[in-house]
Amino acid sequence: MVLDSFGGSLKKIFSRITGYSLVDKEKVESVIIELQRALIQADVDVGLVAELSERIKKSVLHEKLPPSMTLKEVLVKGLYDELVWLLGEKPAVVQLKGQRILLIGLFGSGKTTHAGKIAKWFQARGMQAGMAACDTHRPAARDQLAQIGKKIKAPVYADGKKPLDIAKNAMKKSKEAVLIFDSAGRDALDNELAEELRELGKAIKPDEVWLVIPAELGQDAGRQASEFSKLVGITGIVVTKLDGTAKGGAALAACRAAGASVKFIGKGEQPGDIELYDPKRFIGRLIGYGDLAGLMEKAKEIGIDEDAAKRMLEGKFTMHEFQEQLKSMKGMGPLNKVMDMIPGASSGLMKKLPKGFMDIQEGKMKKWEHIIKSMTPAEKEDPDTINVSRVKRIAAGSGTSQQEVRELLKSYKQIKKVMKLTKGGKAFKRGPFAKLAKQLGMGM
Ligand SMILES: Nc1nc2c(ncn2[C@@H]2O[C@H](COP(=O)(O)OP(=O)(O)O)[C@@H](O)[C@H]2O)c(=O)[nH]1
Ligand SMILES: [Mg+2]
Repeated sequence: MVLDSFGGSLKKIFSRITGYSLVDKEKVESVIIELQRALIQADVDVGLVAELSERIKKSVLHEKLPPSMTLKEVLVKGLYDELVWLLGEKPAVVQLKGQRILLIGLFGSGKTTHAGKIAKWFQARGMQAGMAACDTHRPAARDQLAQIGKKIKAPVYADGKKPLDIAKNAMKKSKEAVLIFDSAGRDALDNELAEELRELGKAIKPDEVWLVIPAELGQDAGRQASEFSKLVGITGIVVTKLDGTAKGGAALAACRAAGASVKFIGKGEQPGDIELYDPKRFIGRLIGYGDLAGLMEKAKEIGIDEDAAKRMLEGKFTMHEFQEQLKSMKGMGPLNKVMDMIPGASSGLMKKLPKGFMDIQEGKMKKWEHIIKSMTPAEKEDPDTINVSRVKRIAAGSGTSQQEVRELLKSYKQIKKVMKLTKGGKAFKRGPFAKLAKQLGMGM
């Protein structure tokens, strides 16, 4: 992620604090000044930075120290809490059956791409999603959506000449639990666009109208959110392209300051590159202790038991963990996301994974699961003990070929190597944020 300038200076601030043997009022003030500088450099609105500083001062200096906490700990926690405050709240995205979501925004903001990502997000939660191609402005827009639909296996409705007709036809035909409407953009929010979107809104009566904003706008995202909000009404925001800018924090803060709730963040061009917005996770990643809370949550969501998640963070990776990963990939395809959250799992390491591993076919995954089931408990714990004759037996027992068993073992080994290199658990346990994480209930 290109959040380095913002993330980098935050990290520095946090590790400086950890290095202090004693924190006094003066140190708190100098930390706040440093933080202000970092935020303004990252394009966060000056007014917001001032407000944030006041809040930190208040919570750190003006309140009585809780028993058993030092000023240093209070400062770290205060900074963290207020940074999370700056970025708003985690949204509740309703998984309502029969809901309609209208995506609006300027040219190139990522509407069409994110229609697909959001559809996939719902699919992963057991809800079928369809998409309506209501952008008739750009000749290629419908094709673009049709291609995305093919990729994620979601129906795309495009019958009709005008956006209104297409929307109406889509509503008639769609039987999916969620129907997402892609709309046309413009270079700016002019009267023509506002009118088109209002009409579209009247016909669709959407449950949600989400404004799609690219993160590189930085603090200007707030202005755009207010503008759209006034003219057409929105219920939330999707901030896109967080992978390409250091201004993401500023954009998120600005949306929140404009009173708009960020629902999703997008960080890549692939259908899986989307996340429900979670400021805690965002800040956690920025300051660099990886995303334990997120990993734990994901673990629960996909039914990995917490033990397995913890073992993984500690760098343990037996066939059991591998099996959990395969299970999770089936539903949500998140192995790369899970890796994303492990401290130190850099993209360089990811490149060492077997080619195409992140998008293994469903069919192959099923086979792999069968193969693992055919192993003995001891073999699962230590797959290195599997010899040629066992490969034969396992292949026979699982109805696969020896070639497939060997391929699975090879993939497992490569991943294990990567896991070892990341040393996730160790970095975290000794890291400067171990204490903080403990206080936040993320400790282990
Ligand atoms: N890196 C990156 N590129 C994105 C993201 N979202 C969209 N894009 C790219 O931005 C361009 C415009 O996206 P598109 O969905 O067509 O925007 P629209 O005009 O609002 O429909 C395309 O090339 C997308 O691949 C993202 O989150 N990250
Ligand atoms: Mg488009």
